[in-house]
Amino acid sequence: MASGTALIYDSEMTRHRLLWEDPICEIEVPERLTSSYEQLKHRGPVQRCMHVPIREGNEEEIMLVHSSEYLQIVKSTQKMAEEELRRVSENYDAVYFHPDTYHCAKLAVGASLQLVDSVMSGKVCNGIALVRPPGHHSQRAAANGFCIFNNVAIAAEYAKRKYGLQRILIVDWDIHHGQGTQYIFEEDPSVLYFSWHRYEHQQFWPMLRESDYDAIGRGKGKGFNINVPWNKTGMGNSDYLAAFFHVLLPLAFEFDPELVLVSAGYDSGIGDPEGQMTATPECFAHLTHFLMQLAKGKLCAVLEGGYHLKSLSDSVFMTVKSLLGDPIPQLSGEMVPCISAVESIQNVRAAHKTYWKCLIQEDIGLLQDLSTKSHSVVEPELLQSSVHPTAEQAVGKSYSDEAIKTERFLKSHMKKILSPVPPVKTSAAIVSTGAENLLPISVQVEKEMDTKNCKALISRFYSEGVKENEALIPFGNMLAVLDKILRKEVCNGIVESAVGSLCAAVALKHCTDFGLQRVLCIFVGEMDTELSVEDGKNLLVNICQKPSEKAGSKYFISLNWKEDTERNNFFSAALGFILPVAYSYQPDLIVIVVGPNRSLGINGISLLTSLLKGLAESRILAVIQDTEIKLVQSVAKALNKVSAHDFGVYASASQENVREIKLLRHQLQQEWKMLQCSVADCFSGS
Ligand code: X5A
Ligand code: ZN
Repeated sequence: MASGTALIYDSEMTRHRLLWEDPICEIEVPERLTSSYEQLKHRGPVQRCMHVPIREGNEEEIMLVHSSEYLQIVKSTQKMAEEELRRVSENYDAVYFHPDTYHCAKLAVGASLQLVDSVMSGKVCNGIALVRPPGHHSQRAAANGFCIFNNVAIAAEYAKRKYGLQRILIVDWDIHHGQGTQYIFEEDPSVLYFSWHRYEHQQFWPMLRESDYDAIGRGKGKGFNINVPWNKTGMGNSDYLAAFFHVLLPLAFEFDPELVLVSAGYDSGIGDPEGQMTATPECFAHLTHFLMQLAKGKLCAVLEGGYHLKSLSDSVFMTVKSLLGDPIPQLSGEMVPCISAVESIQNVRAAHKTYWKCLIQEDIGLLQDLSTKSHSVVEPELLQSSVHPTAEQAVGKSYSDEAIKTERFLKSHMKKILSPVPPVKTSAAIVSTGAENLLPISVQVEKEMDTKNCKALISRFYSEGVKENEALIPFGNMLAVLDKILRKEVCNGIVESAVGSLCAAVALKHCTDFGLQRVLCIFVGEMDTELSVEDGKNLLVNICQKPSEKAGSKYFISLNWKEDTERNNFFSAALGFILPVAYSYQPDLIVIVVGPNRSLGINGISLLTSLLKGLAESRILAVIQDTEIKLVQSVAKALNKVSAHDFGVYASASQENVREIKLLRHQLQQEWKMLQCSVADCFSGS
């Protein structure tokens, strides 16, 4: 399978710039590209990416989406003088032309197509194209909102034609509605378009009725256009993740794309003058990580907006880090979606419920506007620091207090969240013979420990006495791997053990002794020994056929689950239940145990493992009692590989399973607030 990340950039695309005064367009500056690229150079990713040269998109490619009349108009601007350029610009909303605009716009198209070719040919697994001018507002016959040609839409059409793709997902996380992309694919069921955008009940640009949640596509394309309108500013990490957990991801996994294109605009990040939202840069690492689990990891991100230069470049950096497979920084702060976000999410789910199996089961009601509460805005810590220019500054405008605050916040924030990447990704202690030969080659295999080494290791942890040392000997392998994770010598690990529950109990105790505050334990199968969970320090989720009697508290959840043996029916539970609980808890480490009589198939377990890698900086210890080599191999791969494998054919959950999830969500949404996906949830049970 392909590996590696493509980075496509050329400073040629800085030639497009505004020649006259225009307060609306002045934020779309060439420095957006240079500062993003400089950041990638400075922080390292440039050296780790594969560099793909750009080219101009040709007329035929542009006409995959645009009319020839419009193409001729854009082409004609090459030779125009300023006066004339201004006149053409005025024909469109929020657009400027420069004599080099046509050249740059063709490069932006070509760069996007080069990226699609690199990924589809298997040269790389994923990649990002840093381009200007952006594309998602551009329509068949019109420039709009700084966009000349619709780079991502052309890339999608190109991928359909050249590679015969039948399902492409476009995720538009720019804070503006990509109405251009919506119009282009509205009637096309082969392209699933998702956009969230600042909307404020149609008061925010481009102020279109069709940006609301009820624009679901037309004709054959009904159900394949997803709009999440944000009706308040201040939306942040938890709101974005809630939209992913409860809207985008379930639908995307059901859709099962062959390629994911991201309209990667960063005006949805903190500090952006357009978006006025609060999502921090590492949020984009999480979003990217989730999308990498689709389409066997084939993901192409193409830059759209983003006007706060520091926020933009930090967020681009976080995206690339994720694409490269680095551990993902933990999100800080309480994870609670705001009521206005939940309301939007509920409405989108209701509008789409007849088109998607994962929604139809969940009788969701439409809602009219109820919310009044606005989101509290993150108060950036004030720290003395030098200040990075914003787009406003780059055009010589006065620099607002807010922007300076964000600047300072980001400077200290990035220092805080960036920890060194462990030198080894996965460590394995495998007992079953021959299994190590089937593991991904980059997994570091630990030698099975002899009794002497075991004792020596254990006495380092527990000096209480020889007696306990003896008892701990079966756990020597596990402790050796766990120790490496805790010391950050490795990122994650996998161990085989004949005594899964006991092993988990020792692991949890050891983590607490080590000083970890929150350890999440997902136990798949029957627990033969009781796991004593320390309230707050551990959260135990048991996925099993027979519910445990002890369960039912906030920190001990029993998910009664029946697997579908042929297909994977765990998608909606993993996305809509496990992830929200896990993100609400914000663990420092995750222990996944697979015990006897598991009710989850190999596909379900790998899916879970891959998704949970976004948490706890990917610090996961997998303990496997079942020595089925295929299972060990799949989990090792999920822990070790950057890109996802196949998680099996999508199956919707059974009525019984759906009922179980609903019940648990109802019981737990006050405690684990990321579970909330309807406004009634926010008020019930309290
Ligand atoms: C690509 C992009 C925004 C246009 C805003 C016009 N365009 N007010 O972010
Ligand atoms: Zn935008």
